[in-house]
Amino acid sequence: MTNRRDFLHGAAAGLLGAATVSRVGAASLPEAAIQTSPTMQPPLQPTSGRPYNPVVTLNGWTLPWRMKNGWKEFHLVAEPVVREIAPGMKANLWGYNGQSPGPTIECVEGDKVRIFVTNKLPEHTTVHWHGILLPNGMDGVGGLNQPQIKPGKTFVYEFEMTKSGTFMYHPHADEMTQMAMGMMGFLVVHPKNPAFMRVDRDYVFLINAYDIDPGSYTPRVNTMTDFNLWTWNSRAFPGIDTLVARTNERVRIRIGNLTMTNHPIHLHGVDFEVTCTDGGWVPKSARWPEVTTDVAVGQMRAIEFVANRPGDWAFHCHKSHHTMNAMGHDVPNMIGVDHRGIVEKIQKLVPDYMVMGERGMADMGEMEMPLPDNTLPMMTGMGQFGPIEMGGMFTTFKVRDNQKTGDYKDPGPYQYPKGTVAYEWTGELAEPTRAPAPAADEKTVTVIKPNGHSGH
Ligand SMILES: [Cu+2]
Repeated sequence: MTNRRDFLHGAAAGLLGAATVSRVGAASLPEAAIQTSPTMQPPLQPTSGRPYNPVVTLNGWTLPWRMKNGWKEFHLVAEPVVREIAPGMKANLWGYNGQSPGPTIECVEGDKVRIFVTNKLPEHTTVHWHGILLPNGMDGVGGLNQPQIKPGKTFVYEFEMTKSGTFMYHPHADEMTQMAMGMMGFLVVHPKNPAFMRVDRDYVFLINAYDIDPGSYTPRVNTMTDFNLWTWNSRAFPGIDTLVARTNERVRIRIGNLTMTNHPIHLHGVDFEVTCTDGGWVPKSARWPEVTTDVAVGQMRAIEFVANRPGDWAFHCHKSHHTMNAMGHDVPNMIGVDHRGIVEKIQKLVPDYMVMGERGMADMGEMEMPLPDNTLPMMTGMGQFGPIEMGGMFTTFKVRDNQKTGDYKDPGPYQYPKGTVAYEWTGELAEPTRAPAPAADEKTVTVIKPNGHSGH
């Protein structure tokens, strides 16, 4: 225990040893570590049990365990947490062990796992091990498979990990509320043979969504479709960690979707293949190359590729309103509307009135608009060439020739080799050929303009 704790303190800033549950002896329960930092922690190298190649959780961490008489023991604590969504915005969520999502659980095919779940929420909960094939009484559906875990109580789940793959965990008790509040986590079962499906970097994250009014801190829990914060591991751009790779490394990104809608996940700069789904590994003959893969509700997908093009590549959901932060709704399309003279008149009545979007919405990315406390700009982030104009489910994947093996630090903006960036044409401009304007047909487009009020 001492060695493991020392290792953790050294490797993971912000990881604290917490007191074990009161009234239960420390000897009988594994330590419930808590995480105080929302930034990506280095991979947790296994120091006991079967060997494996650990994953890295975007803006997250892996739950430490202990081996006891051949069982791998974990301790999850369901509890209210404060999660930083991005610098400048915090949310009152529910999660596990200090953060939402909860820590990633990693184990190995064939492991016997014992997971203690302590409920520090104000209401009952359960944990469902999404996708794991296990005895029915361990499946975690409250009422159906077990009594719910009352506040203050600790339950024990015991099962064997019979197959490797990509899984999740979440409550199956007051599910809509508890998931809307951020209760979920990633679960990876590594293959028994560490050489099977080996990659150089293995990233994981969950897709989640919240409905938090600008200026407030707590999600609405009865929202069914109108979520306004689209997040990866409860983080929104520019708060989502950068993914990095050294040129020609093989990279896997595992994604699980616990929102109420599908997300077409798109990575620039590579062709990838889906190599693992919620049901297991995809045989080579059944894979095809693509650049966007849809992750439907309740699904997991692992994509794999060789990162062979250096640069700063965009990585995002392709639903464009999912790459906007709150305030993305209810803004009318003003493109082409001439506001001259009108604004001044409205401002006499509404002093703070501003015009948005008469030339498109790009101005929003540059504007320093006054925002309510605790919210994020709708389109934000600065790149080396200007505003990135994104929010929500957007981050970058950075490939560098000199990124060190095992180094997950953001290397900064890409240094473009001379002559490789799109540039402005400064030569002669010929008048472009245009489609001819359609001839107006007097009979069908007769416009009757009002003059006077006689017809009203
Ligand atoms: Cu999406």
